[in-house]
Amino acid sequence: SGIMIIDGMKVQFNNQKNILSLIRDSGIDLPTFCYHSELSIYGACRMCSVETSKGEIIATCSEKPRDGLEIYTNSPRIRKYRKMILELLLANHDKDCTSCERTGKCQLQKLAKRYGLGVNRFTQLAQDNEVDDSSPSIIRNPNKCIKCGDCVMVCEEVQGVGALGFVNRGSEVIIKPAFNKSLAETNCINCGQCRMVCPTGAIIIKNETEKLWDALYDKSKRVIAQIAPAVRVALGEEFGKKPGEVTTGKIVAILKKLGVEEVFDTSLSADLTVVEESNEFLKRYNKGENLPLFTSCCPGWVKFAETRYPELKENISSCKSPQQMFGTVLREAYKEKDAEDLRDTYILSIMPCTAKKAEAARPEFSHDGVREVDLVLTTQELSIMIKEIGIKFDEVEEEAMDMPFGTGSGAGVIFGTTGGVTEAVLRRVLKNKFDKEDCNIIFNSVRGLDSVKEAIVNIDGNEIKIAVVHGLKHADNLIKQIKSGEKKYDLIEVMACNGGCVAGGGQPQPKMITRETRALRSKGLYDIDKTNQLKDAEDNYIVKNIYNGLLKNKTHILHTNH
Ligand code: HC1
Ligand code: SF4
Repeated sequence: SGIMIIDGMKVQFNNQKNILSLIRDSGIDLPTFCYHSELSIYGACRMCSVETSKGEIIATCSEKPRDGLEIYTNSPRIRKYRKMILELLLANHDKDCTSCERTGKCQLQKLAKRYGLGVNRFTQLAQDNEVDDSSPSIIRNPNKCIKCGDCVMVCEEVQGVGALGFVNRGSEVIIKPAFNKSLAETNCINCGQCRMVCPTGAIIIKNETEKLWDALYDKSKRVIAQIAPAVRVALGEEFGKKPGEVTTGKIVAILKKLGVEEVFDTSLSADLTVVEESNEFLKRYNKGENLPLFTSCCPGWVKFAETRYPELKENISSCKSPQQMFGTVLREAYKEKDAEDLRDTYILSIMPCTAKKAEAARPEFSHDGVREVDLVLTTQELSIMIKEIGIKFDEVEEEAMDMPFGTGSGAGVIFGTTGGVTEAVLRRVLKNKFDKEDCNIIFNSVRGLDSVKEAIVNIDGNEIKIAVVHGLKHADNLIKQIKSGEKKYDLIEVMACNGGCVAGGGQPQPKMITRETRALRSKGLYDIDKTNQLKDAEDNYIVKNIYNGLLKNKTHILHTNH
């Protein structure tokens, strides 16, 4: 600790990791483009620079607080310097602001306004870099990139993928995949985390809302929808609600207003996943075959494993994800109805995840040219539609989901946060084996935002070793430890995104996604679980009905062929 002098005021520092944090803690919102507290410091944008009493200009993100150091955050030199940085960025930026998806939320636009620079004052330099729309999930427009490097770092440091990098040097530097590849030709897992940290409109979600409008206007189609767990605790953020505020009933009502005929809950198919996956696990465990079993519900993780660790193929659960299980079940359920009223059922998913778009498009999830899920829209795209048609979110009266597929258990709901799938499986496997308190102790060990969580469960004299990991970089490290023999597990839950689906790349984009946002959204799901009478997947009578009816002798359709 020590004392620094900021703009003539004495300020004490304790644990602040850099001067920038100290300045912000002292009540001044110093701007940056490239500083994310969860990523390593790159110091590219220089917006956080201040002047010292010795006349030096220093980037505060990359300097530690020093006792006695005196700085000015708004000296004449600094104000000029900051404006110059912005002017250069603006001169190199495609200023198609009116139609840009990030307009109003773009950090460059906000700072241009804050520092009194009109975005259109500057001569446009040539902006002729090719827009990359090859990915099924995101669009990358290099002409809107300010080279802050946030996407490069999140892809490398959090996801361990490294699909994006810096090409060329100095003023020529641009961010793109190596070897001039398009994103689709790289090992990109479609997670959208790069979009989540992009301060401008350089990386956005591939907007497919027109496809839904087309389906809704098409009289030959019956549009029905499933809503993923994590959507309900984040959509409200686009309409002024706090992260974690539960808006399930409003989402149902809004989808109905749009023309969706029936709305169902992906938590129900998550319940089916619990049954299928725990059966699969117990079978493998008893035979000692293909362990550890890795979960398969996260498509970012599945693609990562396929490209990086193809030898793990047999270790990944054969269960389809809840999204695809639901598509499968709904196709069965609506077969006769479609034939009767000469309409095709069009299955829409509302997901917190950009990779779910890619999952639904995988060839194994199409049968005779019909996809199990026709269209995946992210939480963010749903918010775009709501704003377009002018629905007043606050005034929407909540509605219940439709029967029979609108009832999920609490176990199915918590799938949307890291540790949720594991807890859901354990609720089933441990039932009647432990008392409530012991169960709670075990469940607590897989809750929370620690990057790797472990639990050892002793059932009938057998020790089951479990790991829960999120953020693929951590998964990658864990796999390396398993391969070297340093660690051994029987069951491993992997979610690509840090925090699980609640922090998926399709969710509303806060100014900066933080641990607090993740924790609040996650708490929202546990709150829903608390008030749900159905705790365990098998408490769900709809699950029983499905097994005794639609899926009788057909449960194999809930699995992929691998
Ligand atoms: Fe998820 Fe899942 S929890 S993957 O995070 O298993 O997207 O919410 O829908 O499929 O249920 C996402 C969330 C979601 C699936 C379930
Ligand atoms: Fe990297 Fe994910 Fe972005 Fe692909 S979508 S470039 S994997 S961060």
